[in-house]
Amino acid sequence: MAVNEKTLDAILNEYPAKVKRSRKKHILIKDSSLGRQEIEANTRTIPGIMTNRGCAFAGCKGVVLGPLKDMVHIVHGPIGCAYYSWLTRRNKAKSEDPGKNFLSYCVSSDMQESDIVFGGEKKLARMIDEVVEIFKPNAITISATCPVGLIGDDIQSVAREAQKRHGLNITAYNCEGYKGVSQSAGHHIANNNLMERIIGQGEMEDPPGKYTINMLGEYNIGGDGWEVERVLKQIGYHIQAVMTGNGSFEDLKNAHVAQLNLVQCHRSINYIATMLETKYGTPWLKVNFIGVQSTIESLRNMAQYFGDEELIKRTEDVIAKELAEIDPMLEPYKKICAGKTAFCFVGGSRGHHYQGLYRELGIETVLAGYEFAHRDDYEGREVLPKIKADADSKNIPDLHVNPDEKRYRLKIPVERMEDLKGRIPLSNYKGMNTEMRDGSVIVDDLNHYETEELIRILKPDIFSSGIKDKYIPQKMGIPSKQLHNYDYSGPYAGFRGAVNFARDISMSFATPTWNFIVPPWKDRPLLAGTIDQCVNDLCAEE
Ligand code: CFM
Repeated sequence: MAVNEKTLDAILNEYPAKVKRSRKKHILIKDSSLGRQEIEANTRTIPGIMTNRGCAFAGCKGVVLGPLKDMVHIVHGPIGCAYYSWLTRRNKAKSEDPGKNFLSYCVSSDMQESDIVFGGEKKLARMIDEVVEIFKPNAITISATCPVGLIGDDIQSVAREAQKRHGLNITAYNCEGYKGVSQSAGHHIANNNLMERIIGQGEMEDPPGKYTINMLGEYNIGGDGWEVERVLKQIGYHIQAVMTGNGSFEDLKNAHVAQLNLVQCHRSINYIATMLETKYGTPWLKVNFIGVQSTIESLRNMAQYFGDEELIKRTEDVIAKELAEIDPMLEPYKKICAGKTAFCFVGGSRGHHYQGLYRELGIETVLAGYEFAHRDDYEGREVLPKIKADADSKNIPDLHVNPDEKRYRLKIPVERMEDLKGRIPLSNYKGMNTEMRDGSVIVDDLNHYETEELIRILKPDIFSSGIKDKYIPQKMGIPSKQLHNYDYSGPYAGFRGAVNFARDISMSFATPTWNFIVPPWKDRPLLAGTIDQCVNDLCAEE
């Protein structure tokens, strides 16, 4: 059964009228005859609705800063925020110097009640001294949690003073959880500071390799970045910096020398990508290394950008070699997966990126969406001028950069750039919606209630989302695959990653466990709650 406007209305009718009006704008049924369909996104979740979203602190410290391995990331606040953002995302890292990988540590100022009352600045300053003494990191970040903003600790001045004391790059991030409507605000805060205070601080002037690139928005979840690197290195690319999976302060500060920036996750890092273009003249290319065909297309687009015959040939050779390895491995899984359907709801990129991989395995995505992405991630960057800034988005200022007097260089002639833009997604992202099939459902900030209702109607064979909603579908008898941290598996990117994904998904379908679970709608009527009249008039007594 498909979702049509009538069934959608029936779902939304359970909401109070105002909530219905709001949620209606966040849900679309794809209809290409209507042209670009507008969707509302990046607005506040309505209180009472059970969302999967995180907070600004999660987006800043957890997502963008956290994976940088040679820096100590201090969480200034009570211990919970630090503890629960401690490597659960599975952003892996290996360091050539084992003494310079601090990701396995949970470093927090552990604010107590007295710090909340009397202020936590002195404790933070002492803590930085201790961190320098014990770990000797290459740099330090300080991320603020909610109470820090509420009590007004000036973490910027603590960082400035400590930087003077230790002669070390120490940056502070006012990414209090409440700073935005979701973790997306935290991405922006981290992007601004990294650009202003770290990228470009290095001494390098020239690219160290013939084809030097940065990889932006790749966080090495389950080792994804390593698989992509393996392929890129075979072709002959030199990767200067990865932002930020398995990344480092040392690489990041020289990121300005790259000739091309790849953007995997547009949502979390498009700010840095565009600023690098303005400041250093480095174009960015939207890539997608999830799925075999998307990987091949991304590799070919990269080769086209450099336009070097030898590179184009090597790209084709590597593609052929990799395909010869994985095609026979994928075959048996394709048989298991053929004809199935999926929900693909992830944070800000993967709701789009995994659809191609599903398609290759014979699985159709019938519903997709993002927790916190913006309209451009759905509708494409062409809508950017039309997006009205609201009070929440204005809360995080755009950082304006200018061309660097010494280092700005056009990487390719203007004419060639224009020609390439017509052929490859250079400094552009077309969004998820264009690639979805007519009749499929697109939902922004999908919530618990809508998840249950839409599963009941569409009955997908697999549900892909995160830990917060993982067990609802499983209790309904539907296998669930986490696409945030991959449920302890991965990598899923690139060629070999596609095989891992196909294997894991096939195992989910093939396990006999599902024979023991009866979905609730099959043997039970739905319970509906009512509010009884207050017969004893107890309320009036209060
Ligand atoms: Fe980008 Fe990400 Fe994602 Fe994201 Fe995230 Fe993530 Fe994600 Mo979880 S940076 S937007 S804030 S691709 S942690 S690695 S999986 S919600 S879709």
